Amino acid sequence: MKLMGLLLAVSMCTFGVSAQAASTSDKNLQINKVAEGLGIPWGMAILPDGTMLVTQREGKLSRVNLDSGEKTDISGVPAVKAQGQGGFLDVALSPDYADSGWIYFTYSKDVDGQGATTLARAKLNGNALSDWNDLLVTNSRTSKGQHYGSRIVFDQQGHLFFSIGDRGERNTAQELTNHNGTVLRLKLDGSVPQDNPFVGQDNVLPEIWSYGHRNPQGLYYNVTTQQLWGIEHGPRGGDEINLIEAGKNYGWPEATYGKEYYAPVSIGQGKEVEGMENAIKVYVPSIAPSGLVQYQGEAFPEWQGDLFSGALALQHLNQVKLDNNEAVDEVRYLRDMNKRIRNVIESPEGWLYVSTDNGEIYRIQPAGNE
Ligand SMILES: [Ca+2]
Repeated sequence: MKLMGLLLAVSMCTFGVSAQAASTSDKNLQINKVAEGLGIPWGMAILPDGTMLVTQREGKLSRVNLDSGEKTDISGVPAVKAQGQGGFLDVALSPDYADSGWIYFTYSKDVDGQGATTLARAKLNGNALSDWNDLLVTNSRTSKGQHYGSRIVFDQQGHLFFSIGDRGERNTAQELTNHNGTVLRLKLDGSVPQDNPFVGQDNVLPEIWSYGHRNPQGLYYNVTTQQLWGIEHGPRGGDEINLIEAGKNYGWPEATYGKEYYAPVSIGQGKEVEGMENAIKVYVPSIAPSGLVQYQGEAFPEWQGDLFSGALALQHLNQVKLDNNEAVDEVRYLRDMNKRIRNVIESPEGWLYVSTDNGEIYRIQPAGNE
């Protein structure tokens, strides 16, 4: 009873703070559930035929008919180490999918009993994967179950970016001899581009593009502005949106607004540290962000250029308005659903699809679209 009272007090306090921090307006949205029963739907990618590939963290891949909600299991999925936050993670179509047929995946691979964030690609024939090929098994393996990352995005110039968390070993995020806490830049075949920022330096992995990340579970590459955006889980009160540039250090665990979970104790050298990049936005309290898009579509013209991410802990769809790369406003949608939002993508029609940890996928269109 005492514990219940304490939990209630804590949750009400959290609600009060976040309610001040942002407004909510779902009234202009038409929100429809299109599918359910998808476990933890981590990654989503829409195929040219209009169906959606959905990874389920526990190790399944499904094709979802977005009109009927019908689900079809895809065979040929590798064994994944579904432990803690790990499992079958992101899915993304190659920019040259129509010609090459490559589909990219991230997952936690069992390496000697430990989990390693891994990038792979495969082809889809009917409802079966073929040509599965691990492009990079990162050396981030540990028996810890947290902070795998990992999103995949493309720059449309022959490169992909792929994020990896610190795997619960925070000091590794400042080391350049491992993949922990980094964003990597690779060619589409997994090889290292020779114009990567650390190529040719001793004791630095040449695939590293940026480092000092804690757990980046959202990435978005804007092909028009050629900007790479990331959103990552900080510790308590330290979630960040970053504009990710070549060779830069994003601070973790030396520079962070976050506090230790066991007590409100500061971490590292301070909130902002010389030589380390400041975040574009910090969330206090943490929302636990996952998935990221910068809206480009015509369905919601007023949203163009805005960042959208899912919020797991604070259970909403998060919108950040930018002006000249500064965060100037924030809106929180879908709060009444009371569900952990796992991912958000934009469809070719300019609609948003969000997935929840309840195994559901929702479509968001302008109100009155029916
Ligand atoms: Ca940072």
